[in-house]
Amino acid sequence: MRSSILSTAHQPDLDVDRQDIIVAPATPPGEGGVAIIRLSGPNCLDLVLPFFQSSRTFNRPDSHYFYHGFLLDSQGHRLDEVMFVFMATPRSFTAEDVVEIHCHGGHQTVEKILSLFLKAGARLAKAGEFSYRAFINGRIDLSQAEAIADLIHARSATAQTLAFSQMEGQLSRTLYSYTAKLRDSLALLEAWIDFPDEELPTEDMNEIKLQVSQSINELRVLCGGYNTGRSYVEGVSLLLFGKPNVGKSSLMNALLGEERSIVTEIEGTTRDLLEEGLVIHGIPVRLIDAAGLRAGLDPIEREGVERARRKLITADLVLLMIDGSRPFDQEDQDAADACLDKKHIKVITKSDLPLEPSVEFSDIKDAISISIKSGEGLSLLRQAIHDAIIGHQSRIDNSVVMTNQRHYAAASHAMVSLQRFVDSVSLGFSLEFLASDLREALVALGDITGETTTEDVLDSIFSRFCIGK
Ligand SMILES: Nc1nc2c(ncn2[C@@H]2O[C@H](COP(=O)(O)OP(=O)(O)O)[C@@H](O)[C@H]2O)c(=O)[nH]1
Ligand SMILES: [Mg+2]
Repeated sequence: MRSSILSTAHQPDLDVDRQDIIVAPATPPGEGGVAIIRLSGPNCLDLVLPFFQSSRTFNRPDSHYFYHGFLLDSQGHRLDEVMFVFMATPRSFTAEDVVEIHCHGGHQTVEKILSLFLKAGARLAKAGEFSYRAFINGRIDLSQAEAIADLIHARSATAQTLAFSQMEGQLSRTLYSYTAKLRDSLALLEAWIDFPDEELPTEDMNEIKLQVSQSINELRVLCGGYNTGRSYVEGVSLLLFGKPNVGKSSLMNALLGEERSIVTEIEGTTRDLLEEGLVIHGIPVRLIDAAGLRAGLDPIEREGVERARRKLITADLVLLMIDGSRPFDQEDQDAADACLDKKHIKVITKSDLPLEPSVEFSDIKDAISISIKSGEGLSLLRQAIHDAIIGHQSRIDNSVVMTNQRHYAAASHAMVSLQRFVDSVSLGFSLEFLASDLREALVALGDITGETTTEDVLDSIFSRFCIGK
């Protein structure tokens, strides 16, 4: 990063004074039509107004109206022509008073305006501090704050849709409806704990048990969508695997629509791992082209083959590629054997050439035939990749989808506690024990929305945000 005011910003130690006025560019660094500088904090309008010369006369700008004018430097000289908007608390991103200056894009203008406000008493915002304030001030919960980061980093249209619905609070509302019911059950239990001489009526206990079982089922459905959600948001890695010259690099280029990998008739052309991102049916995919599997003599190629084998272990999905125009041989068999325990799709390449009988009669079944020359089979292959990752029905349109590993871990924890509750009821455990299982489940669920999240976790979540978010 080039030297600038921003490079002095630290990672958040978010235990900061919320009376401070914070400032940061809300737009990315670099050249562009417009840059936005955002300030947040009590009375930040008073800090900015002396530097704003409006082209209209007013005493004070109205909230949520745009004003045209000039920004003046500390000597009163015009520094830039800007648009100015004030958003009064609580109707702003942070729920505090917020001012946004839309100035001309570009490093120098942004730096000058920033240093003007810093000298006037604002402090440079830490990474994620605007979102953190929105969270601390109760305007959004933690899962919504995390969704802002997901939205910004979304790598596919579906990931964007999922992040947006989470930011709008779809996951939060679902969780609140679960926790509200669990809280009612807990309150009932606790009421009876206060009267140790009396037994909780059986029908009340049955009612609570039913309620908890229902919550377990609801959480199971929610967690069941996690793998799908994660694939859409984080993406998957897809390894092209097979002996030399089966057409791995050709397929990589065809899927990418560009000549990324070198394609030749010479075996062992690809030696290093080549990785490229693309989107297949809404799923961000990291496509990996590797050296062809063979007993190479050359140490560089041997290392390439080693890397391909290591990738085979970590890749989410493998395309096992067999050349349909050449005899099926030991190297093909070795590649197929290496994929046995791995989620993979069998692909027979070069279908524009006559199919070699030994391939036809090998035990490579359910393969997809493709040809890079004619384009045959490529859309079928894309669909097969999607289905292998997501499964045949992906019901992500109307249901709440969990996409975040942290949320998944917390919901799973809650399910375990609730199951223990149900088991303990059957075993006739005391109400205190039962109540503590319910409490544990509520704490786990509260971790998702941020009600019970520790400072450390908050720090690590918000530090992944960029400055100005
Ligand atoms: N006829 C035909 N040749 C192909 C096809 N795909 C790749 N090839 C050729 O097969 C050779 C090896 O391809 P390459 O992609 O480098 O294979 P890799 O070693 O597995 O990466 C090249 O000469 C390609 O032009 C195809 O679908 N049909
Ligand atoms: Mg290659």
